[in-house]
Amino acid sequence: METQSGTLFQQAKDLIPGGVNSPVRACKAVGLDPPFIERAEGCFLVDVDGRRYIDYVCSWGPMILGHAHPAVIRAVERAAEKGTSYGAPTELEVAVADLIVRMVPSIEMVRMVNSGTEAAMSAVRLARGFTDRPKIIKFEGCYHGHADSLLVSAGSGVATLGIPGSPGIPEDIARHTISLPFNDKEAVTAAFDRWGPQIAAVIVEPIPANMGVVLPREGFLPFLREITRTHDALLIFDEVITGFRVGAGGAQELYGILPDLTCLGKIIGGGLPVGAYGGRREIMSRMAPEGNIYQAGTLSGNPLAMAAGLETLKRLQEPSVYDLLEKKGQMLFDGLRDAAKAAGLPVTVNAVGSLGSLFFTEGPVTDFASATAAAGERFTAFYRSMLERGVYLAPSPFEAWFVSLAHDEPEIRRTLGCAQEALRSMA
Ligand code: KE4
Repeated sequence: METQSGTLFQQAKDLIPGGVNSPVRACKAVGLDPPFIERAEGCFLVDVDGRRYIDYVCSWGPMILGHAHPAVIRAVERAAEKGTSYGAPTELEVAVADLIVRMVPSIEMVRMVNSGTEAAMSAVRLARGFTDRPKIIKFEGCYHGHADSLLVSAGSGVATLGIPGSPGIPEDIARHTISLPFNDKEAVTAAFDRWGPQIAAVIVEPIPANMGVVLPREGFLPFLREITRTHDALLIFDEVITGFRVGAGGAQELYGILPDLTCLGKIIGGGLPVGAYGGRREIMSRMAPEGNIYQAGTLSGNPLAMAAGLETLKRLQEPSVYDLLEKKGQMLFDGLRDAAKAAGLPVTVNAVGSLGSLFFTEGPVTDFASATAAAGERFTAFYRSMLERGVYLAPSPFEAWFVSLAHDEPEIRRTLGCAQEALRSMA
């Protein structure tokens, strides 16, 4: 039966590459046409055919309060009534910057941009300018947006130079990016032994969530802090997902590590386009117009995005918020483990608080190689089965489940019931 989503998707594919404005939304990995969403509220999405879903994508992380939170909507409405963009400094930007500086342990100064990509791209440029060094280290399976230097896949083995992860990225840009296995101290040591004086920074998702969720091994993050300090390189935490997600101070507070620079995004915009990068004053003050390293943006610090972000961050300062998110996450992720066990299926669930993912493999899943070893066809069967039952997951095994404050016990129990049925049907 032709659906409104199907009709829209046909139209969209004629006008927009793949019919979507961001590739993962096309649901190619699971071989389905995507539902087109008409509205959202709390933990629910409603598609253009009136189908209602419990949403665990949460716009890929931003909607930690739940969709259409009344206070956020009111804040955006109030801001919009005064105009949508001035291209001039506003009090709202000062308020957001002040909150970020107060909440994120390592940030003394912060610059707003319009996406996580811009945040990571700018942080890398700043690190290269500050150290006057060309090379960066990233980790396989970690995603930092689509800037040329960061869309680089690993060469084989360790301490090898990156190869372009996409057409259009010149070799002589990719060769300055060294891509290593996550959680592999030896590989990082070998890279510094070989390229040390040329390495400007290590950029890492402290809890990677773009190969599915993978946890840092005990001591790995302190090791990165130590080895970068030893070699006068900078440590950049990409907390676009983990920032304000795994705690008010992000992963850096959870693990007690002070990176030199931090990338933020998603939650700080409350669903509107925002990114940010920040860190030590000595480093950040090198950015124009105070310093001579350039980055700019017409809509950076946009008043509507700042209004949504400020309202969201204010609510995340309430003391019980993260205990509540922890409890909701625990109920969901422990429940998924139990359901897989009951169905006799080999499943690994990695989770921190309200962020987690499920791999169809015995595990453990500790890096990109073990994440990709998980059974893709089982993921597809599970995804389809959950969608049919009204549970909306990320259409890729290399993404995460996000729980919001709006996911209450009935919805989590219903999700677990659907998972039990789906997993039993796959056993
Ligand atoms: P954006 O440019 O998409 O705002 O942020 C890029 C980015 C940077 N760093 C991390 C750790 C990220 O996860 C992201 C973007 N995340 C993906 C989902 N895993 C966005 C979804 C999409 O690409 O449509």
